[in-house]
Amino acid sequence: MRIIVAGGDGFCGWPTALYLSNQGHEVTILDNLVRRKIDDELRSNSVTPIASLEDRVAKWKELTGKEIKTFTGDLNHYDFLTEVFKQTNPEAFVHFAEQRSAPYSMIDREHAVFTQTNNVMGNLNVLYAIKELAPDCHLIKLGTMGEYGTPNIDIEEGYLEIEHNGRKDKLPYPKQPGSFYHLSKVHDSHNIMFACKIWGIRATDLNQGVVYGLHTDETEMDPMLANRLDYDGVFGTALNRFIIQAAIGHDLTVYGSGGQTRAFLNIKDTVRCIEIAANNPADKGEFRVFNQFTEYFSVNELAEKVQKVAKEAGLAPEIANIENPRIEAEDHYYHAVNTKLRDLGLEPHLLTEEVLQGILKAALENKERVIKENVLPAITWK
Ligand code: NAD
Ligand code: USQ
Repeated sequence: MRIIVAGGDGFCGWPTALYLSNQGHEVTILDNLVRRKIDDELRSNSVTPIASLEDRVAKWKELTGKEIKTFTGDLNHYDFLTEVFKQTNPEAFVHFAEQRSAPYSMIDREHAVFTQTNNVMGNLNVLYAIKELAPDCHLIKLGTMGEYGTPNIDIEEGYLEIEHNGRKDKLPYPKQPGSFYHLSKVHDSHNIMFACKIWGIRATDLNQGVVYGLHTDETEMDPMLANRLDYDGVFGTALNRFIIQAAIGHDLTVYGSGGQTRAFLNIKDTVRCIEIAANNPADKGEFRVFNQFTEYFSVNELAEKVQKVAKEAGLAPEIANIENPRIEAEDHYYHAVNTKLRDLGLEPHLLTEEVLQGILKAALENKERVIKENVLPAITWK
């Protein structure tokens, strides 16, 4: 299959591009490298050293003989985007290319506007490019479990059957996101649903949970193929962040009381979920939603798991309940359905001690690279 991976230089996109290429697909990466520029803006870095995109794909070709084409440019430059469509004629468009940090979107007006402009307009351009240049192309769009928020009822996969005043309907599940970033994903979902309805586009919205880990079979083939691993208070995500904190002897930063529960999955399952979606495309005009996660945990549970594995490795991290910089429920009901990807063949990599040890090993090997001042959260929602 001819597949464009937009955001293919990022944390999820790079291993996905390699995995799909290894499965024999003709993969093209589109990325404007803004994530690397944001590292400079924040004076931060990936714990793992990452090669340039050019060097990454050259090493991949050298090792496997497989070519991944790259286009460096922005989804918001429509002439560029249409040129990529004309040159590749994609059958699937995997869309990772958004600003994905909730704290980054909450820095100030400028960052909120950048996040929503970059994400919502970029996605709208992709919808138009599909309509105009590749109407059969399957859009595989990365959404987020955070679109739903933490309602006091079970979270379904995209839609909810409702009975109201004696009448029934199946409606989009109500969304209560917790940041301007998460809101951008809700706006995307609405735009995609509408485009499917009016133009007959086929789309799968993957409401992905928090991704942990960094290695896949492909990224481990050579240090030049290493994936990025974020730890700072802006782009670091809960589990990966705790492991890196343990590696450098920092307290594990549980925000507030730590009862916040979120859905999680291993990066190895992210790449497989994309393959499953690509191999089983949505019908023309169908707007399909899959909840892409394998397990859920409270932040406290994660910190305790990391603390246990770290202690076994001779480290002694303390769990510190620091003031929550976000406005979010810390004690709430959480139950979300995730059967659709499983029904299509996903076999989850669950969060075992061995998995935690693997991430800890990568963190320990590179711990000298951690910029300690960036570890504590500095951005608040207030
Ligand atoms: P990332 O920041 O590491 O990668 C995103 C990539 O997209 C970067 O390489 C960036 O340069 C590129 N990009 C951003 N805006 C672009 C634009 N306008 N044009 C071209 N390229 C652009 O993020 P990630 O962690 O790999 O996340 C990928 C996607 O998955 C995002 O949409 C994110 O919202 C979603 N997601 C991530 C997680 C997670 O835990 N990492 C969880 C759920 C959903
Ligand atoms: N948290 C802590 N301590 C930390 C970091 C986070 O307690 O040091 C808590 C947060 O308060 C929050 C939870 O952990 O309650 C998750 O935070 P996170 O930073 O791991 O994840 P989030 O901001 O939700 O964003 C990440 C990705 C985003 C993706 C989302 C999936 O950055 O791209 O959309 O996970 S989800 O959470 O399902 O919406």
